[in-house]
Amino acid sequence: MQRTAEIERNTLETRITVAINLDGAGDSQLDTGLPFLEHMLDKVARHGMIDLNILAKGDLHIDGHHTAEDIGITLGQAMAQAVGDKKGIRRYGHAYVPLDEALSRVVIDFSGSPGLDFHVDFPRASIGGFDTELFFEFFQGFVNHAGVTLHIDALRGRNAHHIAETVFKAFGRALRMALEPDPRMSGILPSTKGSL
Ligand SMILES: [Mn+2]
Repeated sequence: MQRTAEIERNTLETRITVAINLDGAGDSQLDTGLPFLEHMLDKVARHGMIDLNILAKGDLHIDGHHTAEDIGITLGQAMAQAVGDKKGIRRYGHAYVPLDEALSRVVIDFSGSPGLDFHVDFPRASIGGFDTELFFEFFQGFVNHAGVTLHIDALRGRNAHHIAETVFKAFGRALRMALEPDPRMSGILPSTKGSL
């Protein structure tokens, strides 16, 4: 079964469409009005080997808050739909990714119960015009709607661009590990609870 989904979400603040293929080639088409966030989502697609198409029209004349958060929400909804009943996946994923002086760790669990533990201090308030405080809003929106437990730790780093890249690359790689079919778990739910 193709693990794909397409979600359209429209509010008075944003109009967002996300199309996703969990078994893709790591290609992305991104048009959000937030170039730095696009640069990060491109890393998620490639390092997650997920095809990602995102079209977002948001109230950027106010700021990037609603658009960044709602992209996270819509991507989370698409992820939850594409992953389906989670039978046969590895469920847990983790990755450490360095970039020069920066190093981050991301750990994810397709637990079904949303939870974000975010420990990333950015040395600057914005990168390329993108407010660094919005990374938390993006991940919170994603976590709440994908139904995952996500731990993100920037272990070290001086350059804000480097820190952000290590976080999103590690997120992509942790996703890939967790979503990977487990040959020994084919058709089996990776949980003793009976549902995830
Ligand atoms: Mn870069």
